[in-house]
Amino acid sequence: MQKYTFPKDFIWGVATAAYQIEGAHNVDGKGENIWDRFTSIPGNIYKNHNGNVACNHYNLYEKDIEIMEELGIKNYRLSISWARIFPKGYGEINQKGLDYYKRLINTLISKGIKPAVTLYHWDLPQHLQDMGGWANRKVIDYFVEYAELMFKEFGDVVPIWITHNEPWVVSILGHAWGVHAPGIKDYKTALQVAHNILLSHGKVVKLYRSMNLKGKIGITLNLSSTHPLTDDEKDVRAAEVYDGFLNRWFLDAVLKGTYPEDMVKLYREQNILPEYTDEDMSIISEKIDFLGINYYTRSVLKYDENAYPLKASLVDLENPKTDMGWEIYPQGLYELLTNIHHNYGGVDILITENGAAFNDIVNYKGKVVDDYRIDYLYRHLREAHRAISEGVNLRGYYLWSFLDNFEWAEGYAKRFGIVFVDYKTQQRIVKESAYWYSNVIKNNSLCE
Ligand code: GBH
Repeated sequence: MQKYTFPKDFIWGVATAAYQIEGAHNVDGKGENIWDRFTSIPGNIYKNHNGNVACNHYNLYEKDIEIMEELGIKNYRLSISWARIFPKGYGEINQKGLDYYKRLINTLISKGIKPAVTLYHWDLPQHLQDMGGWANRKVIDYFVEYAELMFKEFGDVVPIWITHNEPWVVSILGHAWGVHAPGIKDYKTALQVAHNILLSHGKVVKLYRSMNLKGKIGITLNLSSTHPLTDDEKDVRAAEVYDGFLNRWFLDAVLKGTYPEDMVKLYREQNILPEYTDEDMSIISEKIDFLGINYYTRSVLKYDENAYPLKASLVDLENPKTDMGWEIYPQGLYELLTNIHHNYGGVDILITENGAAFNDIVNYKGKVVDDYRIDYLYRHLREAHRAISEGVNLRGYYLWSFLDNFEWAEGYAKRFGIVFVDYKTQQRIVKESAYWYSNVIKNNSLCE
């Protein structure tokens, strides 16, 4: 039996995000955020689901942490709800919100579970959106104010900080395609939002350094390896442009302090290039300790004369997919990791999300036998292991997700958890994949 052992000290974890699991959307002084608002508008979300109750983790966190403990999970990526701390986004602090995260983080630590905390996983206080949201540079200062309080409160006990989760999703899905909050459809705004978010990231990294804290800080990007449909020159260029749009725009800014020239040219021609200065770029590229990567699938592109603004469109191949309709392509993880390693100076990497939604069912024995999820995870971890064995500085892996949860525009229809949630009773059922992952953690290795 072949055994694939990971480096000693490899971080094995699970991930969630506040809006997707907490519920308790209007208790203990929490302010409204853009997802509370967006989900309240009929037609935005599958079956008009919302995060009002979600997994009720706000009240059930102790029980959920017990499950982690039973499974031997030692690392947990969570996010903080900005509007619980600052109901208006800045100014007056909501003590009860702060107390909740104190209880949560202290409980984790008392059980030997290391928290990795994301400051922004998409839930902007609505009051800030009313001021223009991320398109308004003023919001950057409020994000720094919020981050400073979090570092003061939790900086000594939280070893890993993530400024932003997936700025591409926030900007493009939220501000160009309008399928996420705040539901805007304007590319120029979207690209300005992306820039302002990156700037806020750099400023918060700078702040973290100035506070002399002992932990590590980075940013999480959603990345995908891009492939042309054919080797026709036009398709090849389409894949390159999509790579620029999705990956290089963010990677180059954060790790090189420049935006990729081909994309600057294209965005300028389209009149959607954001406003930015050289000083902005030097702030954005403030040195990070690790790059967080969320990987789910690859992207296959073809040239498309009518596709605005890239003249490239995604192709849906008839290959095996998850319940999200995303192609299962484990090799893409290896491609990404090795490309980043070579193009960005061997940066330390954490996989901050990887996982799959499947249509799980509880069987007559009360079990969830999700062997298809085990297969997905196994194959992706094999590719991660392959990258490490070729020298990639991959330091850890957080599985998305610990619990089934509110899957944004898809509502509760898509289940990503290794723990099943019955939304009627709030009962948790540990899936077979969780027991499998528990063994991977225990052995620090994959077995064939
Ligand atoms: C992450 O987003 C989020 O961080 C997390 O909150 C979420 O629950 C989880 O993943 C699962 O969705 O639409 O054809 O272009 C993932 C975001 C995944 C965005 C893949 C774009 C490409 C497929 N993305 N995706 S397509």
